[in-house]
Amino acid sequence: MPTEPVTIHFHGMVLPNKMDGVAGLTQDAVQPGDSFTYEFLADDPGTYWYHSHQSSSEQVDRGLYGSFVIEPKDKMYDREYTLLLDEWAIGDNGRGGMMGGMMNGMSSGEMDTDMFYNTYTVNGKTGQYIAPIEVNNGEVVRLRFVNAGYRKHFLRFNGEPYRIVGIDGNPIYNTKPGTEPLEIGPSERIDVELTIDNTNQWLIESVDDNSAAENMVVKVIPKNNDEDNQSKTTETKDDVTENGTQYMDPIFKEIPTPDIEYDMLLGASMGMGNMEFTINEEVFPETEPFEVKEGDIVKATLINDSRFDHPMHLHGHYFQIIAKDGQKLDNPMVKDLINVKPGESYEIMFKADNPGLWAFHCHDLNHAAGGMMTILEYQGYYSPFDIHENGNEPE
Ligand SMILES: [Cu+2]
Repeated sequence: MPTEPVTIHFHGMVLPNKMDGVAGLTQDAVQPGDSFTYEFLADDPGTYWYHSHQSSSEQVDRGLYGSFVIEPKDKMYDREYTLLLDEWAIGDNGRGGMMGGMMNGMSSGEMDTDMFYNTYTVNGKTGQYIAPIEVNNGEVVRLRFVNAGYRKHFLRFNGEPYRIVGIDGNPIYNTKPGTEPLEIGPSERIDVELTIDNTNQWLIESVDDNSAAENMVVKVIPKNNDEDNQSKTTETKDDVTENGTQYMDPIFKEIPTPDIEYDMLLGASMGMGNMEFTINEEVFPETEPFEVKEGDIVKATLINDSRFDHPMHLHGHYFQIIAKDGQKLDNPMVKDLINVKPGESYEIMFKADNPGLWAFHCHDLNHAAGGMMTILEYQGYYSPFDIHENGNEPE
């Protein structure tokens, strides 16, 4: 018999507020034996994932999540695989081994998770148990990576060139093939495309600076299938820009004047026996909400004043990254999450066009549970639900 209440949040999907699945904000947590039906239009192709948003730091940590892929009408690839990355605290030395973690993680922005987690997985399996990627030589393969964990991961493709074709559920055009390790932040989704022209088996493997990383390894097994060794995709069908710049469809072609601006100073400090993770020096639910009215153009400046990475996720909206460390970006990036590393700052902008109460929080969910969460609140929107009542614990 289940004993814990749950919800489902469809991460990255822009849904009506009532379908967002945040306990105490958009619904009451669903008690054991009760039910709640999520209903929405799946009309925006891309790679997403879903997870509980009730006691989420613990429930997601223990695996209450899955991938959620909306297929395009016309596929531009021969084969696809979805790969969920995660890390786990297993056995006596999980959530322990403090010193090793401290030493390793000191410069990585992840000294906390470095000492908690000792097992890396892909689709819930580790090392030799991870299912291989089987392809025919010559095929174009789309790999949909979802980072369901609280640490960033770096994957090396054995020196094979890959192209990034999707970020956070949005297409990205005209990216040049690269061979550098691919960085995937917590909760990010990155779609890459590979053209297989190597008949030898090779490995996609983690190059994280962590001893558990050697078990995050996926075999790529090309087969020479005579009947079907010619790709259906003969050329890159992505739109290619004339001037050769990669781009995502922007929210704002020209950067508008914001109607309202907020600063989010992301901090960490030692609280009463626990680490506190703060926004403008407050912990949730004491954090100041973002108050907006429908139609506002909102600008937020996220500043990381701590020694930890903070992958900040906004529900119900995509935002455009305008600037990093005070420097304007030439190519707009449109995302639902930005991993703000120690000392970094980002300016983001979005349109307040989806009324409701929306969580805006760190997706290292241990940090969210430690206070790093606030609410984007539309003027005049009423919610009958209460956080930290009726068993509602969104963090
Ligand atoms: Cu954080």
